[in-house]
Amino acid sequence: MIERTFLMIKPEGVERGLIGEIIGRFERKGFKILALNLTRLSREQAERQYEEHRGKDFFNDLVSYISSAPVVTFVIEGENAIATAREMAGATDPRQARPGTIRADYGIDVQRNVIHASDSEDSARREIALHFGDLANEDE
Ligand code: D4T
Repeated sequence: MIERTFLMIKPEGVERGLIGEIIGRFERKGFKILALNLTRLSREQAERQYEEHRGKDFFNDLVSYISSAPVVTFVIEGENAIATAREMAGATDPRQARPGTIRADYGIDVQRNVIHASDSEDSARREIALHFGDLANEDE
């Protein structure tokens, strides 16, 4: 099924000059880049992005980190995009991520794990709408 998903290169990925490397992987895999933005998230946007984690012990740290410096947000489209992007990202903890995944190759720790990828159709729709508005609707 052709899907759209939301991806974000986290602050340390941008700072370390990994934008081209990471976006290139999705391009070479055959995904179409539908939207792309270098932006600094407000605290409110970061809280909404990570809404499902509100109340967890790492929530405040995570929100401060994500809104501390620019991120690259982007939307890709292609066959099975949601699950494939999650596989390409790798496990949340880079130490447990499979070799060859983005987090295994570049992640530092569970917070500085380089990339975010939506984890379901619902999350993808919600997160695309949050960052790119109308693009969440596949008919657009
Ligand atoms: P994202 O949502 O960034 O693609 O990550 P995952 O889907 O792989 O992981 P998650 O939802 O469990 O965690 C969301 C986000 O929180 C950060 N995090 C996580 C953190 O800073 N400290 C922690 O202890 C955990 C578990 C990393 C990803």
